[in-house]
Amino acid sequence: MNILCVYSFTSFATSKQPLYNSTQIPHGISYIAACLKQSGHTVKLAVFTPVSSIHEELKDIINEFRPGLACLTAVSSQIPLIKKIGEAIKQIDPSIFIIIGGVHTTLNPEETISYDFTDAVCIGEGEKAVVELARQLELRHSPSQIFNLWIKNRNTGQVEENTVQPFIEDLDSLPFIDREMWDPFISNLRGMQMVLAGRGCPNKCAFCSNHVLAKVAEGRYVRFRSPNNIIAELHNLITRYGQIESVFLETETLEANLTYTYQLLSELAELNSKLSAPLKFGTNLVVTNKIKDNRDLLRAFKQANFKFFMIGLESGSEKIRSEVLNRPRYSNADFIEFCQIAREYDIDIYINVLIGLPGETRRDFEETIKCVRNCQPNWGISANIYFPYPGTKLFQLCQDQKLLGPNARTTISERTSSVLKLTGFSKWQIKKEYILFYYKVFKGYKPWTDIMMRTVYTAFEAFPKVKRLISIIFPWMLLKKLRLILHQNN
Ligand code: B12
Ligand code: SF4
Repeated sequence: MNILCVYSFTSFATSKQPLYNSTQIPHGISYIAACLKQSGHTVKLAVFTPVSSIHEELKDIINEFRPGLACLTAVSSQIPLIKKIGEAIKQIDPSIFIIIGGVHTTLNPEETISYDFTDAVCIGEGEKAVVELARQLELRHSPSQIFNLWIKNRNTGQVEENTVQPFIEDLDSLPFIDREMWDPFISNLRGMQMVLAGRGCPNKCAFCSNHVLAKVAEGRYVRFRSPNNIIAELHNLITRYGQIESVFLETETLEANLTYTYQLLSELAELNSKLSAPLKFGTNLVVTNKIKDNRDLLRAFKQANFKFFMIGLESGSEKIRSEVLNRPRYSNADFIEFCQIAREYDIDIYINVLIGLPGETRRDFEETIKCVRNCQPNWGISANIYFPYPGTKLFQLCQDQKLLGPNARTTISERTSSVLKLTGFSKWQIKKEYILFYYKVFKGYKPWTDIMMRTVYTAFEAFPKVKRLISIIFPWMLLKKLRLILHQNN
């Protein structure tokens, strides 16, 4: 059967090639596509941005490709665009069966099944479910009794709510993600690559969806692929793209299982010893007691040629971290020390922070600036204005404390405008801090041209409507260029 997979971008480099490199490939829909292909189906990918002519483009694709099934995916911010896409597909050809999956659907199945165009929604991991769905559709059955799926009866409107199977235990049993379908949409194919090393996180931060996703199914939530399986995918990447420089090993926190981490690092070091141009690696870490001054671990990372870590500080206020965010325990001193030690091992740091958290005041945020300034993260920084995701503990707290403003479900300014009414930190103060964060962290450390460019770019990001207007007036290439320069500077 012909199956159309659809992805949407709210923030993008150019409308023709919205991904600036392969690290933006979404794994979820790529695993879905790979499993469908493995089962003998023909899969096509369509990618849309807010400037796409959705109806016209879909009409051409549907007339030419004639899909029987459309697979849509969404995190919360993608829902408004995905709704337009789903509606357009049904208008063009009502016989196409539409299924939506992804984090937003998993956390809000009642909402997503209620969209007129939706025929089924997937809760949790969808690899097995989608293959079974395609099998039943190909046999012209009315789909029924498929684990993880809620299926709508078009005639009665009734929804069949099937149970959710345990999390996939052996990630090695899955095929590698389908990269081929993404190539036409990536600006810089030889840039950094991303490989998913594992799924799930053992921590329970109140702002993150992981504590909710962990409860969706039975079984082990935190899982890693075997080092051999990851290395086989790396070989596959080298065969496909030739010389690749760096690879980001995506998983929420690689140090969740230290025995595994050491084994993986030693095998990556061995792989690199056989390559004429060793691969540089990066990953996400959480600073905890297990790793804060663990020089053995850092040495092992260095031997495997790790060059960058992405770390969440989230807030420099220890009170906000423990009382609001439920972060793993680390003091600011631990955090700063870890960054310093990593630098001794020649590993660059990238720090993520949040602004405008419930209970946060300007003074709390000053502690965030101070802590990040003390770290001087040489790979870069990212500040996001806190956006409450429905289903999370912190969303519930915002709701209970009546902090949610009228635009709390408006995703156009997700993470670039505050949707909360905070007493100690106004929306405009939050926006100002968001724009000036780079300046405040790097003033006196980085060239003023770099600081100015970054600040101007962040100011665009802070006002998405203005950014969109400017992008229409000026060619997309300008924004793309600025984005690429800033990316290279990181
Ligand atoms: C890696 C990652 C990224 C990467 C890669 C993006 C990606 N989409 O994969 C990058 C850094 C680019 C990224 C960016 C963003 N991310 Co992110 N990211 C993650 C992370 C850590 C892992 C995602 C992943 O690869 N999981 C493994 C794959 C295999 O699982 P999956 O995507 O859920 O897909 C499975 C199921 O959902 C289902 N499924 C998915 N789609 C479909 C479709 C069909 C048809 C079916 C049947 C099933 C199905 O089956 C899949 C396979 O099992 C998650 C945390 C998490 N635990 O999910 C956050 C997370 C998904 N990100 C999040 C956010 C907010 C973002 C950003 C908006 C941040 C920003 N402002 O830039 C952007 C949005 C980008 C986008 N459009 O997706 C939130 C989403 C919250 C929410 N409620 O929507 C999460 C949950 C983290 C959090 N804060 O809680 N992200
Ligand atoms: S450590 Fe990171 S991925 Fe894990 S729960 Fe906290 S924010 Fe989410």
